[in-house]
Amino acid sequence: METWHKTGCVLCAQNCGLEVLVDDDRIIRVRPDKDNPRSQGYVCRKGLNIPYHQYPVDRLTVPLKRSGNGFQEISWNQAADEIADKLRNLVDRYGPRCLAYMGGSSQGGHFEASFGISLLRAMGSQYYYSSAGQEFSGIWWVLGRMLGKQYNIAIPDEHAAEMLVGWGWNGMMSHQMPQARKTLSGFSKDPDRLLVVIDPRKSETAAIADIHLAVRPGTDALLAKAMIAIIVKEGWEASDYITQYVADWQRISPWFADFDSRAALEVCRLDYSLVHQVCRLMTTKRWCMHPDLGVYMGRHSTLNSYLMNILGAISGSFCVRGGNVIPGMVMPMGFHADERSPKTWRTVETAMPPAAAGSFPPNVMPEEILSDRPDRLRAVLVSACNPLRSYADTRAFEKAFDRLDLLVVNDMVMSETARRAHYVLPCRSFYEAWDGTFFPWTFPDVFFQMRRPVVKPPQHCKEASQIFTLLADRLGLIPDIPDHIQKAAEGDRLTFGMHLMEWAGKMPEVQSRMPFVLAKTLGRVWDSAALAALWGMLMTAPKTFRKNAARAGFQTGLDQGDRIFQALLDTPQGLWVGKADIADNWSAIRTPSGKIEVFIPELEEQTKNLNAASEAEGLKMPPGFPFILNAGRHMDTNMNTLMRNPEWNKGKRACTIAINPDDAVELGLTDGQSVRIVTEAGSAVGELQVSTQVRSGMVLIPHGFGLIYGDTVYGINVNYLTKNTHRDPLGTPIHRFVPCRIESV
Ligand SMILES: Nc1nc2c(c(=O)[nH]1)N[C@H]1C(S)=C(S)[C@@H](COP(=O)(O)OP(=O)(O)OC[C@H]3O[C@@H](n4cnc5c(=O)[nH]c(N)nc54)[C@H](O)[C@@H]3O)O[C@H]1N2
Ligand SMILES: Nc1nc2c(c(=O)[nH]1)N[C@H]1C(S)=C(S)[C@@H](COP(=O)(O)OP(=O)(O)OC[C@H]3O[C@@H](n4cnc5c(=O)[nH]c(N)nc54)[C@H](O)[C@@H]3O)O[C@H]1N2
Ligand code: SF4
Ligand SMILES: [Mo]
Repeated sequence: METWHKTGCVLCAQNCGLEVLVDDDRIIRVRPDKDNPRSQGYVCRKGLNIPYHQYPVDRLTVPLKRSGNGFQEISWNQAADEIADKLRNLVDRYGPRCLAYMGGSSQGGHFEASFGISLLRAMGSQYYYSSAGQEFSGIWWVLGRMLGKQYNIAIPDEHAAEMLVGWGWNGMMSHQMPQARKTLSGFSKDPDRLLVVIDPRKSETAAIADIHLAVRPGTDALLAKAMIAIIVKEGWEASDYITQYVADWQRISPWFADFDSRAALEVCRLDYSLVHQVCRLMTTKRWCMHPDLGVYMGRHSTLNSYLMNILGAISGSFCVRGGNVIPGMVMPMGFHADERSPKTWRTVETAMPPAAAGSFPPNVMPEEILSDRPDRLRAVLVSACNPLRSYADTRAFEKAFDRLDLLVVNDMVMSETARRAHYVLPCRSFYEAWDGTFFPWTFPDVFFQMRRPVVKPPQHCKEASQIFTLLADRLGLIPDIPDHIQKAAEGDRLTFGMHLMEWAGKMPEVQSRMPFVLAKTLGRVWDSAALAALWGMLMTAPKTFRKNAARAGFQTGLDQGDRIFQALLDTPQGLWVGKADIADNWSAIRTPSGKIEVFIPELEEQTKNLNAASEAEGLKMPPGFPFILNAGRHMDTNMNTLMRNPEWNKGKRACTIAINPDDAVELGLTDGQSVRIVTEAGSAVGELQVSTQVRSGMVLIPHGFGLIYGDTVYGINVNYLTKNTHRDPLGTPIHRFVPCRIESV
């Protein structure tokens, strides 16, 4: 019988609401879900194509063990015993630093992270790596210093803003904001609101902007410094706001006092009067900023974030409606890992801190494995991510992973990474499992949706959370659970909770193993470790969450968490579980002064020394590589490495090497011909696309291609062209500034 089910898109961080038609346990149609309160019926082409994600040909259905050049099928028992045994031996012999967990950063489900991290911690290691570490290391570190916590992600409060500044963000293609296209077009069409886009090229978003600052690639830090200097010179800074909320402005303002903004903007190839106008708007309008990979993965990643945040602070746009606000969160996107604390580990070979709210940057992992130090990385548990296509320098990862003593991959498909693993463990897909994400994209309302299974998983597939629980069990990391607790798990949840708390109160070690205990009790009964973890999270939620929930109608009380849990079960399309209050935003700032701290000593020299002359020098391209590759174009036809079926792009020109028409003429190349692109890391051959969307001097290639599908490869894996060592000091890859050249073939 055909039935429509409410679910959500698992492809990007917006998780738009979807309804899927299921017939004979198979998803056969997809439509937008108007009842989802956050997306309200909004979707893009990718979401409507999720069956291509759900039904890939290389689906995993049983645990596999490497044998010679291939794999043999094994039982879960054998897999768990052997992996646990190897892990234990490695850690006993080399110490806990030999172990890393890489995962928890999927766009569709975050629940495995608490299990993966708990396992890692229980084994004594802090080496948690995730995709967040290759996007947000710089910005989250800066937020940690300026706003006190690395997870204080200051999101744009766009609906209350008069002006939205998209900086290095192509929201019309990448979304990264609920109902992005609708909101962006709204700004563009509304005569009373302004859309400003800072992007070197005429991206789909720049094309509809009221003001487009076509900044020269890699000069955002210089531009931000010039803007601050203009504001200082004109005396436009928000003095009252600064006095009340900003610490150390007097200390750093001299850095900008005699700065030659005109010379700087010449290097940025921007018109002084236009930038001057934007500075005036920033100091007179209610405005918010949406920075993204163009600056995070651009030259000076961390410095960009620093200077852009100073700009926000002195124009008074943090923690105010219409500015950049700290949203209410169901669960923060990580934890504060201050590298100045002796308790925080660094990596052994590269001395890298976990700046992305506790996550290390994947970029350094090859060096950490290929190191000669005795405590180098030897065992990696990869879960729901695909390093061999996603992270910079595929060749370095191949070499490094081949040297591991143990590589375990949890995935739903035989990914490029799984192909090199010692053990491959089959996961349920996000349409076969309970899961959800904690992306905090809205203000003041706080959204959450717990997606439920809409089709059955293949018999042997487990949740990644269940896999970590199984491993933890075999490793002897889970305390013995008394029979009366197990029995209680089958009855009323609140009674179970009372028994659990009573027991945990007597056994301190239970606290740190709580996700596993929940998975083995409630999770056993519900066949979902993730769902059990959700209940536990809601029952022990912090005060701010409970306060927000009360404003959304969930009265406080001992059973508040359970009532929210029940509401989530009853509301498959998701619901508003909280409502933040802007007045609380200042109490979320956890710096020593309680204010926004604009002085970051580690960045003082770099900020002071940044000027037109230093940048003119720094921007010189290395010999033989005159072009700048933007290694990661986002289009309607790619979605990280999630679509494992080229059919979904049939008839579309999906993976091309794109250049500007003037450059094509100069190089004597024509649209559609084959060209070779060469970088420091490698070379690739592909189809040339000539497009005015590309700025002269730039080359665009999407990321996420290079799919190994049967015996063929679909598109270019752009990470064969990127070097993992081409990175910011905090580890972010400089994917938006990769020196390259183009040759005809
Ligand atoms: N279709 C699609 N959507 C996606 C994804 C996908 O793979 N495909 N992936 C999702 C994920 S995980 C993420 S993190 C987001 C990323 O989303 P975005 O950050 O929006 O990604 P990009 O398309 O790289 O947009 C960055 C913009 O920065 C510009 N840029 C390049 N160099 C510079 C520079 O030096 N300075 C400035 N100011 N700008 C520069 C580029 O021209 C580009 O238009 O997208 C998400 N959405
Ligand atoms: N050169 C270059 N590289 C980039 C980027 C770029 O701009 N340029 N962008 C980067 C960015 S911003 C990001 S976020 C990363 C993303 O990179 P990754 O974190 O690797 O993410 P994905 O490609 O989305 O998915 C990884 C794996 O999750 C698996 N998976 C999907 N659904 C499920 C499921 O339900 N259960 C389990 N267990 N597994 C599942 C997929 O099969 C896939 O193998 O890529 C990065 N790579
Ligand atoms: S914007 Fe598109 S890809 Fe992202 S969640 Fe919505 S439908 Fe999915
Ligand atoms: Mo991302």
